[in-house]
Amino acid sequence: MAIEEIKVPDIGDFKNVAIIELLVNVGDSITVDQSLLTLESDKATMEIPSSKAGVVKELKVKLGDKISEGSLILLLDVAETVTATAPVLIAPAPAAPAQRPEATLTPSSIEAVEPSELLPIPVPAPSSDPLVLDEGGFKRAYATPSVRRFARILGVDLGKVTGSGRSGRILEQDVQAFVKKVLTEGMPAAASSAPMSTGSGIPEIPAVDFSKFGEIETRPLSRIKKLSGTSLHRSWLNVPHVTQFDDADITDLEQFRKDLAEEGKKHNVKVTMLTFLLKACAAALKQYPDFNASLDPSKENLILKKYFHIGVAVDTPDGLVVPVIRDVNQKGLFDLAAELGEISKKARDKKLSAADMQGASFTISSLGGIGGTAFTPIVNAPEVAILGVSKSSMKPVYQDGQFVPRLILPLSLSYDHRVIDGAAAARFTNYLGFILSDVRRLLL
Ligand code: CAO
Repeated sequence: MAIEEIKVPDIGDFKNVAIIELLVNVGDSITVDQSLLTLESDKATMEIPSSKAGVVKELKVKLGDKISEGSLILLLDVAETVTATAPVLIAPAPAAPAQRPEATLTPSSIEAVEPSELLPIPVPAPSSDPLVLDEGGFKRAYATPSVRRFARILGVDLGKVTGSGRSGRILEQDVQAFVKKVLTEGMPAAASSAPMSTGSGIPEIPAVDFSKFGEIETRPLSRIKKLSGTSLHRSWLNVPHVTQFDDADITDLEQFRKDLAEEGKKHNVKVTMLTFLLKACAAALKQYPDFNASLDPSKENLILKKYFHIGVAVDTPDGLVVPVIRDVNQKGLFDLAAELGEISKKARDKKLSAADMQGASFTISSLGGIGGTAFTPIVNAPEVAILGVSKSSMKPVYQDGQFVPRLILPLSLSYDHRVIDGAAAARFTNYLGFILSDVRRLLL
């Protein structure tokens, strides 16, 4: 038995660096270059490899100890001896003096350079295949080599994993949690929906320890928020959005609505402005079929829908849901008002089925009952347009040489600019305004 002392090698200017991970135990058989522990300073994280092979007899350090070059790490029963290797810097790195040539940057060279050599890593163009690992993101991820190895074995792109360790460091359990999430929920928004272009390669927002600045409370997101968040994020990343703002004069319509609402009360039906908007949108979609369409996955064809199913965004205590009212063009105002009341109640009572929320060809998001003058709704892809409606208010409108008070309804139409041109969007909202200013036009 030949016992050798294994000490911390030259780690540059780093001194009194904390041990954040012990990677071997007494009795372990280790090889040359095998990582023994991970150190973390405020500038970098590095793993210390063993200079010799053998069996660990005694550990001379513990988690949290601060060590420097020459500190004794462990006693090793030596099997063979090799030359000392450099510590492995993980990230983040001190300021970089110059760019390394791209050709030399293989995964192993990135993970095994001297601290002074660690330079900005060129980011490869994001792949459109969600299953292809984004090497740039992987290399920039803040994780120890053992976690990197673990991620590579599982084929996990570390660039997409959120770290829960100190300063956002990715731990092994974060990789496990990521795999579990992908298995249960599918790929995260930026990498899902295989045929669409993806948002991979987008830098993560750094994790911040907010408790450093004051008292905080962590509350899990509701299931609905997580689900709607994924699809909103996917739409936001995939669809080039533009929002067209317009006004509709609903002075006469409001009088008609009030009359109808009185009649509706007898049937226990609440007739709100949204009922008329559904009808007006169905008419505008018929007039401008490109708004009632979807791009096919090749993005070379437009699929025009001959049905007019309109999704309605409903605000519930748990988050946003979008039930669908089918065949809006074939239904009368009282039927639509009744159906709107039913689906809103169903949504708030959490009784909507998946089928209730499928098949929309266009969506309306009305904040008119709450307030605001305009907003920029996110297109509910693969639909190509969404109408946002804000609160109506009396405004002075110049007519026939004088200002007259008119009830004005603000419209915000967001659309997918790959499918719809700005001029078409302006015509669409003009047409909506034309119908809403005199609903008799719905009869035309
Ligand atoms: N201008 C002024 N008042 C309006 C209005 C408008 N555009 N739209 C509705 N109102 C009034 C209604 O007439 C009603 O008034 P009374 O209580 O005096 O009768 C009141 O506001 C409340 O209406 P409502 O919200 O109950 O009914 P609705 O048909 O307008 O909307 C629903 C139904 C389900 C869409 C709505 O309740 C809702 O959830 N809206 C929020 C949707 C949302 O969060 N969108 C944002 C998504 S992010 O893109």
